[in-house]
Amino acid sequence: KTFFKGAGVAGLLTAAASAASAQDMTLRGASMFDEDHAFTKTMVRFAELVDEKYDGDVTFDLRLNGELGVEADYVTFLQQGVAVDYTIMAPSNMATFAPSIPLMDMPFLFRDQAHWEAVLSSDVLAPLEAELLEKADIMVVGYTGGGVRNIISNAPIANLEELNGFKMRVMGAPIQAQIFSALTAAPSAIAYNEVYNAIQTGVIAGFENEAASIQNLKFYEVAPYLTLTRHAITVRPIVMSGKTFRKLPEDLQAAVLAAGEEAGTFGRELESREDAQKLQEMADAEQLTVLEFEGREQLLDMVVPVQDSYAESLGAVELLTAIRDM
Ligand code: MAV
Repeated sequence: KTFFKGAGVAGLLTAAASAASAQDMTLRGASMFDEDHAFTKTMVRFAELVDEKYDGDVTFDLRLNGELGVEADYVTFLQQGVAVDYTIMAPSNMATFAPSIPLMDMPFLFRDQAHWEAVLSSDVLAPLEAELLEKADIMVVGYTGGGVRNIISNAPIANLEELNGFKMRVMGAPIQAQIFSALTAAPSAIAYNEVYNAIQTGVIAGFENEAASIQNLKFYEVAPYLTLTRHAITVRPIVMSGKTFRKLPEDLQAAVLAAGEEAGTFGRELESREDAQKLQEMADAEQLTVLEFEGREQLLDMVVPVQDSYAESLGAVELLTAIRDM
């Protein structure tokens, strides 16, 4: 597997390369995927919208296919203001810098798509954004996402008994491992670009992900069973390094903020619409066997205490209640 090259990073770092400066207004973006993925399309749309809204010259340099690494790398680049100026990122990949940010993508947070959309079109997540800016110097300029995350594995998992002891990869935020431990699985945090090989070599038996990414990176080749746990509807902030943003002229800053919001709406509609379609494509092509999970409601009861104590440890009980009550 060669889709994660990561080769471009060293050169960019030595090129004194926080991209934006007054003379050369180039904004560099990063995607782990090719041009067919909803994240890439959303970042392309973001660039078009900034261009439309801004009178001056600005160039976008979007690097695809994991050329600049994976999200866990991007977050460090954004925080330091080097190599990457903007991207789309799972909150759970930003946990090291802002421990409360993974609350917005913890499993079983949203009842359904209407709930998810209501939360994302409100300003209820503003306190988490403020913490991200303060602690990581990363700005949320919009929200995309909308894929449904399910379990994908090298052998069928159709009920709690089969989930018991399931060696699975989770994202780096501790809350992710806590939730899947509460479901009696055996989670470990593994870098996204190591997941394919880890399944292939039997280090893990599977992981959890959404259709767009499963299809784009061909994870079905090593994990051909997908179980509809529907444990998360993704929340994916479109983010920009604060260090980059502050260097932009004011009218470009305004264009970035407006474009981020609009690109988010575009991306949410796109990924939500394509999600079921992509799952069906993989099933039709016999790349995936899709299974229901017996007794999904039981899972909810098992994770709520974990969500509660996480929120409590962050002093975010009110916030979690506000999200649940929407
Ligand atoms: C999917 O590719 C995306 O949701 C991406 O944002 C995550 O980082 C990735 O999964 C992951 O599981 O790490």
